[in-house]
Amino acid sequence: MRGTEAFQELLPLLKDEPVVHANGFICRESFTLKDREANFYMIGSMGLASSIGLGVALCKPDRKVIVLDGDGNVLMAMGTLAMIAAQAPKNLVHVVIDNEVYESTGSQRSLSNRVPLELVAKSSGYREALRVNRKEEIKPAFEKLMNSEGPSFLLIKVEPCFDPKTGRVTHTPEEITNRFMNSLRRP
Ligand SMILES: Cc1ncc(C[n+]2csc(CCOP(=O)(O)OP(=O)(O)O)c2C)c(N)n1
Ligand SMILES: [Mg+2]
Repeated sequence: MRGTEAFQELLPLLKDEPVVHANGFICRESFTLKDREANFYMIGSMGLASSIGLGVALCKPDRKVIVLDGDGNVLMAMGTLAMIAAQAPKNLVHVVIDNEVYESTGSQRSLSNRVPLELVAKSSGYREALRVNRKEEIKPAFEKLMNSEGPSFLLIKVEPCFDPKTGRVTHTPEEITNRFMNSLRRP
């Protein structure tokens, strides 16, 4: 499955959940396919979507919070997996688009072909961690995790072929923050 296909499967499953996006193509794909007020796009700071998502999940325990991450981002902030496991927010679902490269910066190889990130999450203490390889598996796996207690982890293996013509997020960081905060205030 191509990276874009993973987004095409995943995004229609979202309702009003806050979704914190990792930088690069993860933001750009989501923004291009379906921009939402409840999307937080982390522009620039690699590795930090999971920390921000953890903070949101702890502050909003009654809402399911989703982190949409990349393999390179997870590898950069691997300690955050331990932090999430230790804090154990029941409402956090951590989804990783794993293309085994840093595609946003020229497809340099990451380590995720040799380090199974879902096993790292599970052994860190995530309640549930799943790996899917086919797009038909995304919906049942995501719905299972959305309907059970977290923290949970969904690794989606994709081929590295995002379209370089995919647009960039046009909102300013201030706009992204303000509308995301507004969406969090709504019940
Ligand atoms: C601290 C830091 N280092 C490097 C970068 C440059 N950078 C932006 S996105 C990215 C790749 C992210 O890789 P991954 O999470 O696997 O997502 P992909 O691009 O494959 O979708 C890199 C290296 C950055 N923004 N910040
Ligand atoms: Mg990647």
